[in-house]
Amino acid sequence: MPDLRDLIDRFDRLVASAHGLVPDSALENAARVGRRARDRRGFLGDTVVVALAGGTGSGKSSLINALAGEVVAESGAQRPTTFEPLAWIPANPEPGLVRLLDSIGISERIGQDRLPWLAVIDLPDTDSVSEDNRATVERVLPLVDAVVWVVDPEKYQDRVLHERFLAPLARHGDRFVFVLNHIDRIDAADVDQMRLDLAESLEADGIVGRTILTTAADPPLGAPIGIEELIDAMRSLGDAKVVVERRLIADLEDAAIRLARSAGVEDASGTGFNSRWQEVLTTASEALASDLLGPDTIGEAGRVGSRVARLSASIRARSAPPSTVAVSASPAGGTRAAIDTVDLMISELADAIGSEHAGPLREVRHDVEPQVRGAAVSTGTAAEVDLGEPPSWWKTAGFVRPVAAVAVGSVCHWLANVFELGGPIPIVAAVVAAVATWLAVGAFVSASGRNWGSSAVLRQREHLAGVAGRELDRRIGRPLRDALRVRASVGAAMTEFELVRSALGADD
Ligand SMILES: Nc1nc2c(ncn2[C@@H]2O[C@H](COP(=O)(O)OP(=O)(O)OP(=O)(O)O)[C@@H](O)[C@H]2O)c(=O)[nH]1
Ligand SMILES: [Mg+2]
Repeated sequence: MPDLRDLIDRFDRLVASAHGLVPDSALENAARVGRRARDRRGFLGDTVVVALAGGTGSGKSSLINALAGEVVAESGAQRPTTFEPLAWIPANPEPGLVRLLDSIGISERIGQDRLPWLAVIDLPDTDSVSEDNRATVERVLPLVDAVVWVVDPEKYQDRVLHERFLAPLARHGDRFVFVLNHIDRIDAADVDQMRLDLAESLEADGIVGRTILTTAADPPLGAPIGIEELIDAMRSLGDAKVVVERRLIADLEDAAIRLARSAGVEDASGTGFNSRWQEVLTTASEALASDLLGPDTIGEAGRVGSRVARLSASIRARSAPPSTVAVSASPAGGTRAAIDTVDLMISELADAIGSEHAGPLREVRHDVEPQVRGAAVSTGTAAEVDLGEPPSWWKTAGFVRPVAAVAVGSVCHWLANVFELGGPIPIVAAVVAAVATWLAVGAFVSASGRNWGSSAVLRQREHLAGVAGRELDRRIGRPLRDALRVRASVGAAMTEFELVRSALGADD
């Protein structure tokens, strides 16, 4: 089942595929939507996942203990207490949650049934000057639903916290929750002022309008304070996350459609170029080949073939019959037809992808006429077509012909006598039958010769069409494919995006 992360991956691929095809500003706008989605996607499951961050001793571990209602995380006066981050997670965690903890390297996991929709990650403190700790927060941020910043009355204005953490991470501010802990140690009257002060400092950091809760996670006397409010705040994060995810999907979809449009891809259907080009190539190369061989060559070859056959069958023949036919190449309408066919196809293609994207196609189109003529020249043709060896049975037919005529005539004469036809009938029947047989064999040989001659030219035409087709493909097909290739990859990337989008199924 794909998730938002897959959709963002597809989106990034779409952006990459449009490189060079859309203005840089359009590309940058789309890339920004992708980056924002990546930054804000949060945890991609049903569990609400929050990370606790804050200075050492602010009470992060104590907050987990208060949520758990028992001591599950080590808390103490010794600073820092927590060295290895731990996670307090549902006893039956979603696979995605386990993968998340694996990926950020949190091996200490405590299962809980108390709040089965909630997972809390206790991060290392933010006091250590080490850049690593900020890197950890930054790495975890896009993967969790919220970061709960835990501060105490002494250090809520701490410079390190504001300058090194909050201000640089302000763009993630809408997923921050603030907890002012240890409030049992200050006068109730000061709590509100402290919240105001904190809100003001946050505003200076660029973080506005965030929830600031007040708690006492581990007061020396009595029960923890403000924990129910904290739980409520986290529960509403869960509701908000569905809304956020839908909004991100809608943003990505809008940006994908805008980008594809500006790349000239209305939808993922593509242009069907390959099959259309194959048709055009066949028509154009056949038209060229028939021009190259001349319009009359087939007829002439038939006549020559018929003569060769008759000569071969003639027992009086002394000289070898001719076996070639002259090519009467006089380029007629074929080359023009080839040029028009290719030109029409390119203009249809240009219409299909929209005139503002058809620049590269127009360049190829300008060149069509010289390229088609060039293909004709490169294909070339000989001055004559070799008809090949005449079939040997024609000679046999030459001997068989008189024998057959005499035999058929004799049979007819005999039959006339058998039926007692009197007078000149037997002799007339014999002569008529003999002459008819003679003519029939001659006509048969002649027709077969005509067929032999024209087939040789047709074979030659097929060969020329093949050569012309390769030439046309090299001279026109290749630049066309180059002009369309980038666009086709945007189409493919858009299809992939749309597939994942519809699998996610969250319609707004
Ligand atoms: N009075 C009071 N003490 C608290 C409160 N919360 C925590 N403490 C105490 O403060 C000390 C530090 O608390 P921890 O929960 O260990 O703090 P932490 O943020 O986990 O500290 P590190 O693990 O070092 O980052 C402990 O001795 C807690 O008992 C509180 O709300 N009120
Ligand atoms: Mg701790």
